[in-house]
Order: sequence, then structure tokens, then C-alpha cells
Amino acid sequence: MDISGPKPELLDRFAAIVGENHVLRDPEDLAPHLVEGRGLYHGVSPMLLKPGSTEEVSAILKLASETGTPIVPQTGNTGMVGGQTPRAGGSDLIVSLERMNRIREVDPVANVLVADGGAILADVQKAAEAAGRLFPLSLGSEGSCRIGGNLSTNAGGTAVLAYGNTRQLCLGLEVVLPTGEIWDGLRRLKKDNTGYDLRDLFIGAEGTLGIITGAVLKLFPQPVGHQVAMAGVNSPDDALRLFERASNLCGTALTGFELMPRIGVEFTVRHMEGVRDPLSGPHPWYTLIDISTSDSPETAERMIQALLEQGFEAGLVQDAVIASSVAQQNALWHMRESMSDAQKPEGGSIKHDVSVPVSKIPAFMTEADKAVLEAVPGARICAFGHLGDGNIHYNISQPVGADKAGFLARWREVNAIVHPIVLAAGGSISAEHGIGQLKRDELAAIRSPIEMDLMRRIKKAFDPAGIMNPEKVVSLP
Ligand code: FAD
Ligand code: 2HG
Ligand code: ZN
Repeated sequence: MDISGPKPELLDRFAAIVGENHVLRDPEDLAPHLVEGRGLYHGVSPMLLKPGSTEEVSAILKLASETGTPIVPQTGNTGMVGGQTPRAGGSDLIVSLERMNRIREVDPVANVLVADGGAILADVQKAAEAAGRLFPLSLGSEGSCRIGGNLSTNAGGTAVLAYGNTRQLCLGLEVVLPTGEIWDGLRRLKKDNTGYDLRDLFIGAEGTLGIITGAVLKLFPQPVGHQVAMAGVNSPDDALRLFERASNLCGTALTGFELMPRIGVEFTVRHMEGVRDPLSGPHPWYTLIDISTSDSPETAERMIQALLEQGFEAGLVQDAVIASSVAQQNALWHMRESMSDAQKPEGGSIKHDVSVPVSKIPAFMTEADKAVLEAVPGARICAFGHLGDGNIHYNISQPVGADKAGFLARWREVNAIVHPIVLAAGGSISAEHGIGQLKRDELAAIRSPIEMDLMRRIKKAFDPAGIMNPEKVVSLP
């Protein structure tokens, strides 16, 4: 493969497929697509193509396979592991589905919504709501991430506890294979045991097996009752015990249970517009509890009150607030969802998107804190996340006054401290963000040879020319 990049004549052939109006070639126009939100990866690409149809995606991939041109799919560019960023060699073309953003169909009786791969998540949520239904996938990035990206990363988010992650929310897919062939798997069946589940291979593949151009998504009834509370607690252990009570009391009505440290709350209050300290005094930790009920609003109200009462009585909850309006509910969630962005003005953040069995969260945090602070004195540990899913964003903000680049240069070293603790607890080094470029080599190091071999064989079977998002997730020898 020519790493100096495709020749101008070849670029023109790609451009002709979508029309010159739907191509970016100017370095200034391309620039935002060559970096990701963390600024960790800076790619190089001569061209971004915006196909307007599945057939155009097919023609692009056919030409790419014939000419050995690497292709990087990109939808919202909110991914956190560099999967959507082209490599530095200048050979990769970016395919963006931003024009393929239609909601194709909503069927509230069958409880399905069919969307283009480039449909923005917030638009899918709105279309479901307009039909009196709920599409429960919810992420801080929902205003810009797109369904193709959500499926390709198998995104998690804040409602996994009740509804599962994106994989559980998808019934069928339409995918363009690296060869240009189109697989129409837009099925709407809950029960379908007809051979290997191809859909599940594409979900979470991070664009390495094909481009997802359409999806059948599951809808749910809208909740009748909804309550959101924020409770100040003394420790992750108390948060865990409160979670246990919440699960017992609410069952499937418990839709979210998030954990935040005081330092994260301070970051959001300091840097995010309109965020106020949620309780009258500071607390070492905060839990955000979300309850949705299907029978009556009163049930949700009773549940949240009973839970907080139990929490106070057991000495688990130190102070709490129940949102008294939808605006207040949104404000509490906004604080939690902006925690990732609020870390940015504080300098470098070395991140760990990890999961452990939920009961092991406190022990994991104690051990990791000790080891990290020994290695990086003054490190500001801002560990927050989806406690109910056992998924903690064990993020470490640089010590005050430290050099950002110098701190970030220790990324791998700090990962090498935290990840073994996660693995010893039976956990995962990527709970919801994926592998991309960031964790590719680490994946190969921790998974068994047979597992890696199977992944490589799948990659080769789907992408014999090796053009689909090469060197992401798995590298081929
Ligand atoms: P992109 O970033 O464009 O791409 C992501 C990956 O998917 C890349 O490997 C890309 O090549 C591939 N890809 C994209 N589109 C396609 C396609 N159509 N076909 C095949 N492959 C494709 N993630 C969570 O899981 N949970 C969270 O709670 C969460 N919160 C976030 C909050 C913020 C503020 C931000 C910035 C990010 C958050 N994320 C979260 C990460 C990110 O939003 C998700 O990974 C999201 O699913 C990515 O979607 P995207 O459209 O931006 O994809
Ligand atoms: C969240 O849950 C996201 O807010 C982002 O997954 C986490 O910045 C992060 O590490
Ligand atoms: Zn998250």
C-alpha cells in the first residue's frame, strides 16, 4: 500500500461517486475530522467523502477494495479511543455518514424505529418521543454522536441498568461490506435463530468489518413516573450499599445509578455554565439516582422517598435532594453528563474506562488510588461513572501546576498500574468506549492467543483487502 496517499486521479474517482459538493479536500475543512475530542490522536487524510445513499457507500467501498485504499468511517467524531481518526501516514480516506441522517420509519405498534446510520442520537430520541415511545440510549454526547457510531462502539451510557447497551437496543442492520456488497439485515424480529448472528459481529466492531448504513432500533413505552435524586454519601462503599437497596426496592424501575466524586462536582461547578452545587454542603461522593415507573407517577415518588429514608436511617445518605421539576431533573443529569468536559480545563486527564463486578468497585478504587498516588503524587483522581453497571471512568487529572504534556506522556505507565488491578478483579479495560487505536496493543496482550486469532480470522474473512479501518481494534501481521 502506498503510504504517501492515493494519487490525485484516484481521489477524483472517489469524488465522482458522491459529487464534488460532498467532498472535503481543503486542509482547513478537513482539520476538525483529523482530531478527536481528547486531542490524543492527530491523523492525516487527503479527503473526506459524504455519501448520500447506501449505494454510494457501496460504490466507495468497492473502489477502495479494488485499489487497496484504506477507509475510516466517521459519524459524530465523539469516540474516545481514536477509532474514527485516520492514521498519520496520509493514506486513509474518511467516509462520513452525516448526510445519511434520516429517520426512515417509526412503528409504535411494533415498537421499532428504522434509521440511517448517520442519524443523530438526539434526533432518534425525539422521533421516538413524537410517536409516544422511548429510545433509551442516552449519552452526554447525544447531540452529536450518530447511530452508526453508537452501534459500532456498542455505546453504553446512563440507562444501561434498565435497558442494556446499544447491542440490546438493535434488532437489525444494513451494512456495506468492505467489498462493496450490501447486506440487508434490517429484520425486526425478537426471535430469529437462523444461523450465526452477523448483526452482533458488526455491533462493537468499530468500523473494522463494514459500514453500518441503517438500523432497526427497539422502542419502549415512555415511563409514566420519573424521579431523579442526588444523594451525598461518604464513600464508594456507602454508594454501593445504597445501590443494593435501590435495586431491591425498585427492581427494573431503577433506570440509572451514577457515582461522582466531590472533585468532579467542583470541576463542573467551576467550568460548566449553569451548574450549581447540588446540596447545601460538600460531600466526598455523590450518587445520582434515576427511577422510572410504568404504572403511575406516585409509584416513582414513593420509591425515591422510601429509598432515601432507608438510606438516611442506615447512615448511608448524608444529605439528598429530589428534583421537583423536569428542569431540575435535567440540571442534575447535566451536571453528571458534563463531568467529562469539565475535566478538560483542569489540564491533562489520563483515563481508564473500566468495569469490575459491581460488588468490587470500592476495593478496586481503594487499591487503585493508593497505587496511582504513589506513582503520581498530587494526582487528582476524578473517578466517576455508571456505578450500577460496574463501570467507572477512573480518570486522573494532572496535579495542579503540572506540565500537561509531561503528565500525558505517562498515560501508558499509569494504565499499567490501574489495568492489572482491574483484571485481577475480573474486570475489563474497556467497558463502553471500545478499543480503537488506544487499547489495540493492550487487547492483544491480555486476550488469549486463540481469542486474538479468531478475531483476526473474522477480520480477514470480512475484509480480505484489509481496507476497513486498518490497524484499529486488531492489527494483522
Ligand atoms: P465516531 O466517533 O464517529 O466513531 C466511533 C467508531 O465507530 C470509530 O471506530 C468509527 O470508525 C466507527 N464508526 C462510526 N460510524 C460508523 C458506521 N456508520 N459504520 C461503521 N463504523 C462506524 N460512550 C459511551 O459508551 N457511554 C457514554 O456515556 C459516553 N458519554 C460520552 C460523553 C461525551 C461528552 C463524549 C464526548 C463522548 C461520550 N461517549 C460515551 C463516547 C462516544 O460518544 C460514543 O462512543 C459514541 O457511540 C460514538 O459515536 P460517534 O457517532 O461519535 O462515532
Ligand atoms: C461519561 O460517562 C462518558 O460521561 C465519558 O463515558 C467518560 O470522559 C470520560 O472518561
Ligand atoms: Zn460513560
